Amino acid sequence: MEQKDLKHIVAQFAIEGNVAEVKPLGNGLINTTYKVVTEGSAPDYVLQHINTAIFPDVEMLMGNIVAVTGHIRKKYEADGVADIDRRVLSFVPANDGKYYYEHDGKFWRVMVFIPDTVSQTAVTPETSRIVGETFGHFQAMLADIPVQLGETIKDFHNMEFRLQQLREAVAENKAGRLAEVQWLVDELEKRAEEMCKGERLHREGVLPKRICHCDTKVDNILFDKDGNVLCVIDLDTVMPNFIFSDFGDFLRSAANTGAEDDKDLDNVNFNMDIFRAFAEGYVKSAKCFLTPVEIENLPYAACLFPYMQTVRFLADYINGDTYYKTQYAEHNLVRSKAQFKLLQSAEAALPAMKAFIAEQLG
Ligand code: GN1
Ligand code: MG
Repeated sequence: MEQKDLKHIVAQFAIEGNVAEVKPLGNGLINTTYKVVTEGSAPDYVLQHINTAIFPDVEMLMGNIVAVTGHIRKKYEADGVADIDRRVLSFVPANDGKYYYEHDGKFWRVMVFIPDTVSQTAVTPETSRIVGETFGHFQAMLADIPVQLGETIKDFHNMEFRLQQLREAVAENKAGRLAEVQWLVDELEKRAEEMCKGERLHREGVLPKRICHCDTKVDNILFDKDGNVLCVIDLDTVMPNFIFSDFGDFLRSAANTGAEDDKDLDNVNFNMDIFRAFAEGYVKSAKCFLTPVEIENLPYAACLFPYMQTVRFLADYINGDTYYKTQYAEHNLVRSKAQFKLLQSAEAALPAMKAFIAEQLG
């Protein structure tokens, strides 16, 4: 987009200072991001185009984000935390008071740029412990948020819904691929009841939904130059879910010794060193609000996400690859098998996981 247009959009927001330049920032896969450089001592800003193909309800999306960042800010103010502007994102309203601006059918938002930060991407026991502690703390701060947030992606981690999608795919067998994967469908069906435990416990009133981040990974944390955690970013998927979402989905990617789509299943195993480091950090900061049912089911969460991802990849394979981008014809099948191997390895580690969690509480 041209400078002139970008500057026109920025001008619709209540920012301080004069804009010198708007230039591309980062390499996010979902939203398009720019840095707004201002003259003099005014802060710089981040301008983002929101991807409405993935997040269609911008009003809900920004309502969630403003509620979450506002709640965290209030807590920090009450606790006298230093440098609050570096510890929580601040979104800037448009001149009409809304936290987004629509221009030619596209939706934009602006937040304050936090200078002198560092990102990390390496998954090690050390960074995994930090991720556990940071996201446990993030959930803890939001455990008493007084407003009801919306689901920015409906039924995103609803296991019953994901199984229903698989069953529909099986019933339709659109791409004629069912026969070769029937064995895997059977393996998944064998576990279906156990894996829908979360939804069941919720209906029974013993498992709450809480505000989760739902994209728990080390690159969604900003660090300062000395390696201290500053804040959690990428808040689009923040929504009510079982706390299992943040716990299980991190481990699904981080505690896999192989690749998500590894063709060599011998590479794929559940890494207990990563589990232990992450779980230790998470339980330390989250045990102040977690219920016994939630804590007891953390090892279940570590199995749930490889299971859910197997279900999703396999349903897409059976449907003829309509959701996930694929690089070759069998890609979704290869992914399904790799996630299933990870599930089996996590299942084998269940006793060790349970023992470790019990130790953390002792
Ligand atoms: C999708 O594209 P990516 O990696 O951000 C998917 C996640 C899956 C993941 C599996 C909106 O995320 O739920 O776990 O692929 N996101 C959506 O690789 O469906
Ligand atoms: Mg991703």
